[in-house]
Amino acid sequence: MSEQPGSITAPRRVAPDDIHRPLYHFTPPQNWMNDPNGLIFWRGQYHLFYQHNPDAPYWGNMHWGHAVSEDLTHWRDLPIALAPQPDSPDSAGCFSGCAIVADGTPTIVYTGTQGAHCEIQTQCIATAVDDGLVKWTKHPRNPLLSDIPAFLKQTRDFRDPFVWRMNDRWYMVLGSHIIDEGGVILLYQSNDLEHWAFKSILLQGHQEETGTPWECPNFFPLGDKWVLILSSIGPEMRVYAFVGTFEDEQFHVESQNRLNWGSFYAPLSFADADNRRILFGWIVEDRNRESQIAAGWSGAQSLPRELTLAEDGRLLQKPVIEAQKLRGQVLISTERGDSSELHLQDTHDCYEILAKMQPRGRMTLRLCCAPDHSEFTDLIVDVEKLSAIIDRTHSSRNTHVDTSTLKVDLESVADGEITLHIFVDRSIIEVFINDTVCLTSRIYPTQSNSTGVQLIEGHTLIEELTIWELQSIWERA
Ligand code: DQQ
Repeated sequence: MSEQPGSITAPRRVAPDDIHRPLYHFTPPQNWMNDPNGLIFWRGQYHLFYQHNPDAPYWGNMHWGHAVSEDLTHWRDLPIALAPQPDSPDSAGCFSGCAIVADGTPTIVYTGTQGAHCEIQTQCIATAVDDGLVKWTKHPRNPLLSDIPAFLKQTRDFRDPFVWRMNDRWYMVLGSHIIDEGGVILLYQSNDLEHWAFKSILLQGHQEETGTPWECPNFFPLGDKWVLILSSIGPEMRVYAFVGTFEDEQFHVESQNRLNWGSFYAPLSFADADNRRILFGWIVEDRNRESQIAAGWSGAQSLPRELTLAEDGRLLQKPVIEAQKLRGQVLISTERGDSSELHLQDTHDCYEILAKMQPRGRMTLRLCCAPDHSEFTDLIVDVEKLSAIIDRTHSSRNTHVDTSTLKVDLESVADGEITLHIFVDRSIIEVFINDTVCLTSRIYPTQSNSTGVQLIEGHTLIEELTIWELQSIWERA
């Protein structure tokens, strides 16, 4: 029997013997979580909704889980916000969407699905009943948008509304694709959130280049530009960011990049009370289904990131300043010349590394390393070859986890310093290089003492390096 809205799920327990469960990245209380949904700051609180299967640690039967925070760092679980309702437009699942404030009322716009394979996808609305955003009422005339443009030549992929207000009107983008061509983002307009008119294709891709179908669009102004972020599911899960201008309802792309590399998908952003653009993404598991079932949970949210634009138009991503609240004791702090001492072998499974490097040569930082080096993960930054690598060949002795190597190209970094910002949270590694290239990786060491950090190459490149122990956001059981 499925959980219904308002039902209290079993209280969260952080089992001390689960060495892979992140302690400061948000994970579901139990069972499955994927995309962040409906992010909103309301009445002094940050609300994180998320795609959730309350019945099992694998995808299916999509509900909206809910958690709340005062500081973007520590979260409190709330009851399920949206659940599929039999004989309704969301009978097969409440898929992803956003939250806006319409006439003073927080409002969710989401995709309701029907059919054995969730193949009927329509756009629906729910409004908040209380200021805590705990209870929601679905609109009696749902679905509010079900006509699928014929030029798509398919009727199965039409989802993930992202809505904003501009020039006294509502606008919405949806993810989809045109058969045999590629992904598309569709632009709609409405005066009342109930009647939607198709305006144009905001962006179209070639499937050989940017995959298909496209999902989870975000479209928002940043500085003097507009940014479109989208996720492309096949042939591999990728997230793209396009920066350009938006005039006369036309998006003119000026640059295109991967937003993130590795196990990261379906991000969602929102503007908070200070108009900061904050983004969360789903950190995907990289171990087999049986391991996820045995663990009893699946999926994590990235650290929230603040997005800004550099003067040259590059999209910058930094962990929000609030993440510094997680810092505990300084484990190591080195200045130029003494980084050869960098060899930490202790039982810290949650830490942050901030390092500044000279812009030449190659550096290998060994993370999550067992005392006998039987397990370790290497982060290699090669400033001459302009590459960053996460080598997981020896990350885990478990054969049911992905140990492939992630290699990404760096932009030219000839001038200035390289800043590496690394977050290790048991089975998660998030890396920010110069706030522009972001890598997310999953590792599943089998030994509880695979926690060491060692600089094994490139001592002379490190100008400064600090490692902080990071604290759990949950009470340990
Ligand atoms: N996840 C949701 C969809 C979305 C996909 C279903 C992206 O709405 O397109 O769980 O991960």
